[in-house]
Amino acid sequence: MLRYLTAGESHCRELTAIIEGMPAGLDVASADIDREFKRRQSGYGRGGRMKIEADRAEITSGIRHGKTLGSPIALVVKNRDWENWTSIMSPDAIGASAEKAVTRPRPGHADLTGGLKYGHRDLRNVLERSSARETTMRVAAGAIARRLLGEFGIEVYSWVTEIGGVKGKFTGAPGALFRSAEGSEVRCPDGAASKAMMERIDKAKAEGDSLGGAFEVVLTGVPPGLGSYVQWDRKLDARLAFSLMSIQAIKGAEVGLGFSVASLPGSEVHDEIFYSAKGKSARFWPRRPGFTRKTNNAGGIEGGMSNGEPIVLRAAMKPIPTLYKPLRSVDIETKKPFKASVERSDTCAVPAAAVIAEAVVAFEVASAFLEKFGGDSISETGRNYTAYLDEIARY
Ligand code: EPS
Repeated sequence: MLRYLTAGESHCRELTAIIEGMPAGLDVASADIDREFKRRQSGYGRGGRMKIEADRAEITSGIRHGKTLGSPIALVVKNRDWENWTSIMSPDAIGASAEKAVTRPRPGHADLTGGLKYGHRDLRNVLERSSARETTMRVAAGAIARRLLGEFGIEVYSWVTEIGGVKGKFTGAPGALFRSAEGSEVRCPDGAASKAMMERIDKAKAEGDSLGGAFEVVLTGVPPGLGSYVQWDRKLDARLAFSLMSIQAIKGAEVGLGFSVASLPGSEVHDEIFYSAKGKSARFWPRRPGFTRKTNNAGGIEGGMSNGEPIVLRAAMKPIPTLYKPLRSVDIETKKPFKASVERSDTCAVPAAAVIAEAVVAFEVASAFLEKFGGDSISETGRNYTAYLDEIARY
């Protein structure tokens, strides 16, 4: 079973991730991870912290001479900002400082509810872990999962579709859209919309406000049969929605047409099935059987299983809860109304959220892939996968 844990507060010494279950023999270089870190840290509208950090992965176990060993993979990212927080975030009581205590919870963040749940009077004890800083290590785990998927021709793409009400209009093949998105400061393939989105971000920043938005994640090359209909918690769409919803600030997730299915008749939703010997094209993945579709409203998942079409996911991100034009709140000590405290923050982090979503989705699909094809080594996983493709090609 492929699983991972992350640990670390936003301003502690370092962040940690441990990945368990990755087969041996997978090529992984820290550059594969650092590349994704850089993508996560970028995006128009990101805040001051991104100028402090230049996240780099320290691989402390599970990889030797550039290949996984099959043992747990531990990754560490040092927080450069730690030097400014050594007494405030000191693990030891001796020499610790109560400076920067937070008693005014920010609406929309974990502050108040986390204080109630864990009995914290200093809400910094909540916000340090609930911060989006934690997503650094989710991207690290996802970067390694992406390497596994890449070995089997599975690609992961994302692009921003909306920021603060400004929507992009674009169509095209996933790879082309991804390349356009990578050239945009807001990761939107529509150049004109990108410009309008940046202007919208500037306006929000000037007003001390923040913006959310929406993005798509698309995977190509996924074979049919990942996930299962036989048990509720094995349904791939449910697991992918879970992974998207687990990212800070995500308030909605959908697969394929998503909420649009509510207003459409079945005859306009379900993807008709055709057969042609020519259908055995290597479109998206090798040696596919002759069954083909002309539409993909299901977003590549039917009955809780990948169906061989591209997996298409969409998510909506709420505006960052820290506003420089703070909302009303109440001091948990004096119970007096206050303007919520301001923590350094981003005006918009939707481009970053799309990168984080690629990572968490890649991990979940890699986990489903290994559940089906197993293997203690990549070569064993590959033998199992090839045998399956040969089998379904004869179906
Ligand atoms: C972030 C790290 C945080 C925030 C931001 C994004 O760093 P710091 O708290 O030191 O500024 O900048 O997180 C939030 C806005 C939030 O509300 O969680 C990051 O690494 O993505």
